Amino acid sequence: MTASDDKTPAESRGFLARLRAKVNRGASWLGDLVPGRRIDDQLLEELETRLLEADIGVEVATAVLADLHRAVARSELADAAALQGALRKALLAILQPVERPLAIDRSKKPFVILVVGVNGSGKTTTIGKLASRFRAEGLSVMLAAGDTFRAAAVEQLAVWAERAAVPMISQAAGADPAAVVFDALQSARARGIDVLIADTAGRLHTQSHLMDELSKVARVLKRLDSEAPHEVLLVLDAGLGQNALRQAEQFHRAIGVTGIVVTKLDGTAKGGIVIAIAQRFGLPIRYVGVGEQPEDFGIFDAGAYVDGLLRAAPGNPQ
Ligand SMILES: Nc1nc2c(ncn2[C@@H]2O[C@H](COP(=O)(O)OP(=O)(O)O)[C@@H](O)[C@H]2O)c(=O)[nH]1
Ligand SMILES: [Mg+2]
Repeated sequence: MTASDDKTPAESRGFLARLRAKVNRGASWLGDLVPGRRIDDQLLEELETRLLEADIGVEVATAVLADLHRAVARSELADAAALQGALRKALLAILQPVERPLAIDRSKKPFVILVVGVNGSGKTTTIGKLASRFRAEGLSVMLAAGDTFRAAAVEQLAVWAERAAVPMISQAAGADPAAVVFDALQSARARGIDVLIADTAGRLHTQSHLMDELSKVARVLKRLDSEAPHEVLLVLDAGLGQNALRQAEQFHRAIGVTGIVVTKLDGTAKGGIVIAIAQRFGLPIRYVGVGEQPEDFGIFDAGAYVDGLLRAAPGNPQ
């Protein structure tokens, strides 16, 4: 059984194809570098440059290249296909340990997911997609409009709530997000809801303000349920490249991230950032986004992702 076989929804096969097709754009194409070439130091150097351009990170690129150099020295890599295979294997070794889908523990009622990340990373969109997904799996869902900093944020979440036909708890703009989320948890409990997903602000007056606010939200939840939030989902925009690592570090230090969503893997040449994130933090990568449509969002699959990364650019023979 392959990793993707146990993701039963029919859409997931479609999503894997989309993931393969959309990961990695622009100058960092890896697939078109190797075919037909002699494997020598120059080729390996070019490969390293491409990996770095894809924002895979210096640490990973150096380690992967050292592996490949050793294999070449042992004459194990006779041709381009063997080199591609070795590269694929090295990348999968980093990614497979973080390919850990989110499992909703049905004994937690509700299972509370706190969604965090900077403005524009794709939090609200992710929440909307998750709400529909969980509903399709037969779970009841409630949303909490914890981004009270911007008036438009509540409206945006309301649109997603309506689309997924799930209730949403909100207060007026400027309200204390901890109070909104506390109310929502009480209400979700009273209504026997399975999953509560809380949106949060991505920017306040200062970064430390934001981190304080998020820790307060988590603290207040614990007053009702000492294990809540059961998942702290950090949403990262792949297009940020290495900056995504800094964000992950800050959020992880402030509130303890338990899972990662990487959005916007479409339209970026920095798709390798997923590997840098995996290597640096070892945190589960739960979902990835490759576009704005609902079908452009799905469970992270290391194999499909690496296929996408290593695939030749359109028009280049593989
Ligand atoms: N191309 C692309 N756009 C995305 C993806 N995910 C979210 N977006 C867009 O990014 C923008 C910001 O998303 P939003 O959910 O409002 O971010 P938030 O500020 O973190 O809540 C919106 O226009 C989304 O449609 C993705 O995977 N690919
Ligand atoms: Mg938002």
